[in-house]
Amino acid sequence: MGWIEEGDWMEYTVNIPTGGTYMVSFRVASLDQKINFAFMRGNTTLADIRFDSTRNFQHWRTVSNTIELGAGTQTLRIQANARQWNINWFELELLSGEMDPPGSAIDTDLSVSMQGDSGQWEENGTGGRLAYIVTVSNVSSTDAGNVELENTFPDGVSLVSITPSAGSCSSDGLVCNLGDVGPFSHATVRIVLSQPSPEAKTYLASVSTTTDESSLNNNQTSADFGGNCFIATAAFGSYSHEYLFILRSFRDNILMSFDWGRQFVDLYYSSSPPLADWVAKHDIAKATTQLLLLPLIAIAWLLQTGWFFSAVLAALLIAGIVIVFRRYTMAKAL
Ligand SMILES: [Ca+2]
Repeated sequence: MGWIEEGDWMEYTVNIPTGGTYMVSFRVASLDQKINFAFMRGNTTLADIRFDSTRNFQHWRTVSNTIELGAGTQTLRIQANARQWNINWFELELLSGEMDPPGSAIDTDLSVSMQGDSGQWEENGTGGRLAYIVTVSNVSSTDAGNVELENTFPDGVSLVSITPSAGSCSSDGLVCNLGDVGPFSHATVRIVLSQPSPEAKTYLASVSTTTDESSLNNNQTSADFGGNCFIATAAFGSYSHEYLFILRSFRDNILMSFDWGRQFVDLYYSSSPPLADWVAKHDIAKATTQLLLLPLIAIAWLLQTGWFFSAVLAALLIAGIVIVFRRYTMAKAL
């Protein structure tokens, strides 16, 4: 806009989404006159701009001022108080607002997960030594400040070691301060515990940050760790036997995903230790248990390997049962 004379004005209707402090900047030029105008809302002068000439009508300079604006639609006015100057553009930049505009993407989002680490469960006497990793992930593009992880251990377990990838943990391992977690990055905490009894127990972790979060539904997690196939361990003599690995992963990946499976596992852990003791002391019982377990191990392996093999095996088993049953009924009939 050129050829501006003293007393000229321009009005702009603008919608201000957020009330607060704004930096207003004007791109102006003049040949040899001082530049002077008021930036107004209604009769209120928000800024009184005075600027030296820029020595050329096309030699642009930017002049800025800080103003306060309320939210909402309003008319802003540039009122010329001097002649012979040009304006190219003006802009408003929010410096600090009263509130965030709706739908802004400034919230962060943490999520937490937990998984057994290598050597997840090592038997020692009546219980075991347990290792697992808690992973805190920032799944947003915004920094999460002062991230705190809270651990809950079941009764009776004792902490062996706790190792955060950043920050520090309390001596009892219940709270870890992980510092800031940047956008799309994560922090981990490795926890080693001594569990006094072998049955699976439930471990919990929850995470928080001083930054606002878009979702709190993913801030807690739990997992069951521990557990032992007592009878199988007794029969095969070693917890680390390859077959027992198959049975354990069958328990964790298949049985534990069904209600009846969890009930079976509970029943098994509450009733099998005395039987396991007896098996361990008798060689014939050991050999017999091994033989009895082999089909179960085979089924567990096949179930985890693929449904095709499982279907074939199930068909063979049913056929076998039918044949045995027929022979039995035929023998009875004779
Ligand atoms: Ca979250």
